[in-house]
Amino acid sequence: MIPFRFIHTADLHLDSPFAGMSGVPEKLRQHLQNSTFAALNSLVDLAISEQVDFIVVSGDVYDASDSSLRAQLRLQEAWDRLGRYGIPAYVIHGNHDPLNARKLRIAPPGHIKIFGPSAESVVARRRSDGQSVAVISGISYPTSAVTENTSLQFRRDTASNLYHIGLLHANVDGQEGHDAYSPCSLRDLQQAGYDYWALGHIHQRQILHESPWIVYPGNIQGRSMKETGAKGCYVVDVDQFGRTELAFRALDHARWLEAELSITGMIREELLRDRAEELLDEIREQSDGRLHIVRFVLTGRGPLHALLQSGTEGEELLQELRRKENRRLDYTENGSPGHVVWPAAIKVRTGADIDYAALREEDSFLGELLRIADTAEEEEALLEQIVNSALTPVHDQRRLRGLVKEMTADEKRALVRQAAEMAISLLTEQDVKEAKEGK
Ligand SMILES: [Mn+2]
Repeated sequence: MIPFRFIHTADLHLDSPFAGMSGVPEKLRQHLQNSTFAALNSLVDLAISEQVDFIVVSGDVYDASDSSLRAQLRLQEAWDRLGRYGIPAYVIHGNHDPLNARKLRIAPPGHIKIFGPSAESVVARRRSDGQSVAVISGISYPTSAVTENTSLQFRRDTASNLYHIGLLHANVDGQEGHDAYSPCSLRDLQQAGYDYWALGHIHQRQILHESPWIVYPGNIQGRSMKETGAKGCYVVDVDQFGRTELAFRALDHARWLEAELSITGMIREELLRDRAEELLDEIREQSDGRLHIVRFVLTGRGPLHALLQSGTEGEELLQELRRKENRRLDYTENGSPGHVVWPAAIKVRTGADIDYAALREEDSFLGELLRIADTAEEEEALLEQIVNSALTPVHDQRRLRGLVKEMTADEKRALVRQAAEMAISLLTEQDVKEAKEGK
């Protein structure tokens, strides 16, 4: 086998709208709206600097089937730049940009191969000497919803000794949170005789299997708090024995993050604000000049829990933190807000400051409640009984009933735990209030 190198990328979602972000200053909004294009440019830069032999793109190039002219022009620019370096790209379209999309107007240049609606194969060559190195097969979505198992159309050409790469935009083994398009199993893919399955569709980066390699590179730019962490592509090296090595490379220009902050031991609000500011600075130091958008998750137990219940406390903290980041934004040089760490939201997951060990021993309503919750955690029958009786009112509604049926035991345990926590904190607050009022 002849050694070669390629980039595997997917889900570029060019011109994603970044809608529904409240309270974000205009400068940041512009940066976000440009971020999918900036990530595309970084992809091309990487292909050039790593001297890859080719790129494979596994669907959802555009965010919307009525892709903006702007998105098409920016993609054209990227293709042209790759062309100047002699780097071809092999591309399939996915559910967001199917072949029948109304506005796919601009024809791609010759070094870009767009696969059609049924599986076909082409041979990729090494750039340095033009030798054949790989068979690349792909299939594009003809329409936005493909519900058949298209992976079955892929079969290895047994006469060929070349490395086989399959491009597929698919949901493998019914992963949650994404449409079950082009559904297939890991087994289907393993049995096709391919060396590398270049997947797209699931935006979370994951290597499902090694040898054969079955890989989701994730999208190249996170678009909301649902898409946290580094986003980018894989640079894949295949050596003379067909051994394959993957290196993840970040391409994102704005990164979403969840930061946990415990209120345990905090007695004053200022401490919470100070710690939140410290956390933003810590993230800034690690940010590598990349805009970060952060959601704080407040955890732990303490006196601040009661304060945070109203919601206004968290909102005020958010405003205070944003005021400081806004000042940084005013001093932005060359248009890049890379030194900004934007606090987007605060999620309160704190608990009341209660001595649980003592409460458990107490001969009181709360003590009994806590003991039952503890027992339900261990005993499945009791857990079922509690959850079922609590959810009786929703049984009349078919959809909700379906959802309840799908709940796992762990989800039910969490529900009982949360309910106990809520009941205890409501009832103890009531106790405190009544004591104060002298009842
Ligand atoms: Mn996608």
